[in-house]
Amino acid sequence: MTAVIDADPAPFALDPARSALVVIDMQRDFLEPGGFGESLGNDVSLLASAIGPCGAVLAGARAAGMMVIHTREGHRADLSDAPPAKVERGPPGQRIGDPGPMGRILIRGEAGHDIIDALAPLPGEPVIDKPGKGAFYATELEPMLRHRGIEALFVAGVTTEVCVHTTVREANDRGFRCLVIADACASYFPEFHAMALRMISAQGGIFGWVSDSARVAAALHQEGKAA
Ligand code: TIU
Repeated sequence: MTAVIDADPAPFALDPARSALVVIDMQRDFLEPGGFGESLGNDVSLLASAIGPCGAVLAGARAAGMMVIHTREGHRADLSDAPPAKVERGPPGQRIGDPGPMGRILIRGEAGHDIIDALAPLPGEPVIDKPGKGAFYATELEPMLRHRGIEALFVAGVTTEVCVHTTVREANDRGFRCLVIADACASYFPEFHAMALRMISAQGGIFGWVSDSARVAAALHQEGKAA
């Protein structure tokens, strides 16, 4: 059973049973005012465009019976897993671990750390808590995928050039094929978003493939009808 998704630089073929959707860091801390993203000087409203497309690919992946995994970036309350080089970013008083309107910034268990309500994980969908940008670094993601025989990843979330890109690079080196869903990703810098996507599909797909939520939904819908 193979679906084919129209993508750049070439069509992306997959077996839904061996594919997973990974939704990266769609957390209040990045998407809502008063969190980590805003503390770094960003306009968080720029990420809102990814919410609808993420919802659409989540629905398509669930209907196709694909594995769905969510990630959250954040740290232990005692900051023991947070490197000083990361904590020392942004203005003092608004750094990782400092108090904010949604609780302590980028700390696990705080309101700001959780995934936005619109994209809440369903029961049974793993949520990976990651201390770094990449979803593979210091997490259970790789064995989780290997145990299920997953070889292809759909990647969505924020931000395109930071956590999405790092995760795709990590996945590429580990032998996973990645399809990045362009409109289901977003950046505080639209030009970085565009260039990050080009970097993935350039050179014959040096890091992976790039498509969009409409093309993914169309292919998964066909797959659902054929199954
Ligand atoms: N700052 C920024 O663009 N991103 C992050 O810090 N983390 C993620 O991308 N999730």
